[in-house]
Amino acid sequence: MSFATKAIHEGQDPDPVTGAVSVPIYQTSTYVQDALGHHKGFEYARTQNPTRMALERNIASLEGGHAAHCFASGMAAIDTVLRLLKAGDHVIVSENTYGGTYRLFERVLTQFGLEFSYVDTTDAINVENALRDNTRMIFIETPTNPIMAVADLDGIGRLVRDRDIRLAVDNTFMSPYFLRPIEHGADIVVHSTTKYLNGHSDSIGGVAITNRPEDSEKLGFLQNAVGAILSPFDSWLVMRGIKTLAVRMKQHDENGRCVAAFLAEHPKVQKVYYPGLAGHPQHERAKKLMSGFGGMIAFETGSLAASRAVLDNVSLCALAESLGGVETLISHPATMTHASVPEQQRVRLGITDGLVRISVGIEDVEDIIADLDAALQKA
Ligand code: P1T
Repeated sequence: MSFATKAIHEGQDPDPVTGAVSVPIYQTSTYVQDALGHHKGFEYARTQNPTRMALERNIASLEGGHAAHCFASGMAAIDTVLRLLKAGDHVIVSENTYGGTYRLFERVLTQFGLEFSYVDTTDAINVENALRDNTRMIFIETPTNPIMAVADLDGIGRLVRDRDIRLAVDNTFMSPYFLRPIEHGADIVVHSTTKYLNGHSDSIGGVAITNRPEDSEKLGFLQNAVGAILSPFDSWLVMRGIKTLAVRMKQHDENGRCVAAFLAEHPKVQKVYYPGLAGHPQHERAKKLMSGFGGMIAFETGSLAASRAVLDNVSLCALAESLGGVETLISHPATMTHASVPEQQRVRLGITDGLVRISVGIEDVEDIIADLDAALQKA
């Protein structure tokens, strides 16, 4: 089966009782047992829920992994993946990640004895140079949020192949429609399902896809033991969203390319970060790794006053955190999504006060461009 067919059918068997084509929302906390020690494979809903399990089968198939486990948020998924490690282990991380990921690593997980190094993962040599005897995971975000740097996935995949190191990739920005990191050597893939997988800005969730059977088993254990599970209703929403993932991603990509081209020519815009532009430093790699570039764009206006003017004067684009929904969202990374990254580091990465990020939605692209153009005139 190819992608769009799997997105609609994988894990979506008709309900055995009624034949319902939409997997029911099993809104229950527990299951009656026939007799002591005799049950239908379902004991308690933190451990097993048929709605969540249908979604997990679906996503595992889309990413080409062994298993998937869904969590209450993207952060809960990432936190649970890091629990595969133990105190004293070292993790190499993309230097530009979502601010919440940086905050979890630096302000929470260091308290439990994990060590983190942040490097530019666009070149595998930087990862190789950061390796230590106790390195047990490489955690990559690609393209990075919000600078859109594309990691050297194949090079880093080769680096970990014969070592006792897991390669984990946050694939939130591309979705499995455009990029499947397991095909490039990743052992674990994570998503904030809040974004493209759900796609409608009406649910918070996360997922971790594992490719090593021993990791799948351990993550299933942790999902139950730690307990940050995705609810049945949210599981159903994400499942419904995924049915249109292929058509939505095609449109996000088409609109993204148009908006990036418009911004690149605009006199009020100093720089555009979009891997689909020929001038992007990893454009050639992006073309090889990904089957599209998606709808995430960042651009530099030059100052806080200019970015404020844009953000305050858009009317169709909604000023909001988050991304990946059908509606265009616009945000200010320095004060919103990346406020927890120290200023010096932010500026070094390019997350300046003048930087604006857009999650291009699937509205008619002329309307998005007209809105941005009108706001940029005020900058
Ligand atoms: O918000 P949550 O579902 O917990 O997901 C966290 C997360 C993880 N990984 C990436 C790449 C992300 O972008 C996010 C969340 N990001 C935003 C809310 C944002 O506006 O960038």
